[in-house]
Amino acid sequence: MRLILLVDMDYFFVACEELRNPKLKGKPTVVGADPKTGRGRGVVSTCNYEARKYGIHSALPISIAYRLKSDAVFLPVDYEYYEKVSAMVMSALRPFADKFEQVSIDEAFMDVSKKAGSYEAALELAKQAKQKLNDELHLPCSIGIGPNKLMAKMASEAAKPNGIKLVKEEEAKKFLEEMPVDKLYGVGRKTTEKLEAMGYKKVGDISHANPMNLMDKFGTYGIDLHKYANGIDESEVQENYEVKSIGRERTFDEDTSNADQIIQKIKEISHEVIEEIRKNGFAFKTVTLKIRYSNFEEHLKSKSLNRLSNDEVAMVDAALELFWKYYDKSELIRKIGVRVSGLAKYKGQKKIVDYA
Ligand code: TTP
Ligand code: MG
Ligand code: MG
Repeated sequence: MRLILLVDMDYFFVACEELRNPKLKGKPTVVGADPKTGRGRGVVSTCNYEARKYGIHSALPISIAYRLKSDAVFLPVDYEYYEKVSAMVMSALRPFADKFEQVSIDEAFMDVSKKAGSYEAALELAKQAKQKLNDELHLPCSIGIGPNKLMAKMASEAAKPNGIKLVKEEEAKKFLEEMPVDKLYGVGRKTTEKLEAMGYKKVGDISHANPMNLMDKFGTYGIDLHKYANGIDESEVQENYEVKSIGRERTFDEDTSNADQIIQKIKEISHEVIEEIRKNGFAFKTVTLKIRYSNFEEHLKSKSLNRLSNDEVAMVDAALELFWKYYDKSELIRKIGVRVSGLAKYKGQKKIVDYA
């Protein structure tokens, strides 16, 4: 039997802001684009639960958030700071797990099958982990416990805010049954529309459906959908490694703005990085291009791929895309670097690691 935890921090960016400014606690607070007294463009990154009471939520246009609660506290995104807090969260959690997989800035799967051994012990472990985050970092989180990643994730949603929810294997199907289909993990707007057009409104409708009907409409993903609706997910928790990133950089003999020359260099560096990646058996998720101009000004630009990859073409494409976005032929470049991060071990597969 597998025992999987999913820890997801509550209202993470705002919780980080409250950490360095406790006066914010209890006040509706929004992190995101500048509202510019209602005329701002861009969206809400997140907000605390006080702000959610007014209907504000992630991805909402900031102008609408402002309309809903103009006297809320509006703060800009300080991603670098949140990443530092995130790193502390992850190091606090890692020792609780046999296998640990960070999946986003505020969320990680933990396989505790060996460390816990039973649902009761897994629950105890979740309480300890939660307590630790509270005592040491003063940050709230929610934890889902289940027999696989899917159920741990679904349980964590039900645990929010600041709770722990255990769903045992034998309870999984029932737990999912009455949920609207769009609540099933991984089901987006398009899939929801298709499912509803087929007459499937609740997750239970999918679990009782003939998998062949789903396959007709969705291909092999239809089979997965049927499994998920039944609470089945065989994917393993994939250990992320401590190595944070691998990169190389090169200084030009003479500062240059010649695009051909720069592209050639990007390709060379990427080739070295990919060799290093493959030697270590890693795959990467994010490509970062570093440009240092002749005045020593430095720019870092990143692009995340949809899936883990160890493909040289994917790396070069991403790096060149970033380059063309920021290339300005009136500016001389002194140094260029390519770095990949979001690393994971890849097992067996030849090229693309098939894990979205
Ligand atoms: P989430 O874990 O989805 O949300 P949350 O932590 O803010 O709130 P919850 O208590 O419901 O878990 O996302 C983590 C962080 O990622 C969030 O704090 C801000 C960022 N984020 C965005 O920038 N845009 C988005 O649309 C979402 C969903 C999150
Ligand atoms: Mg969260
Ligand atoms: Mg999250």
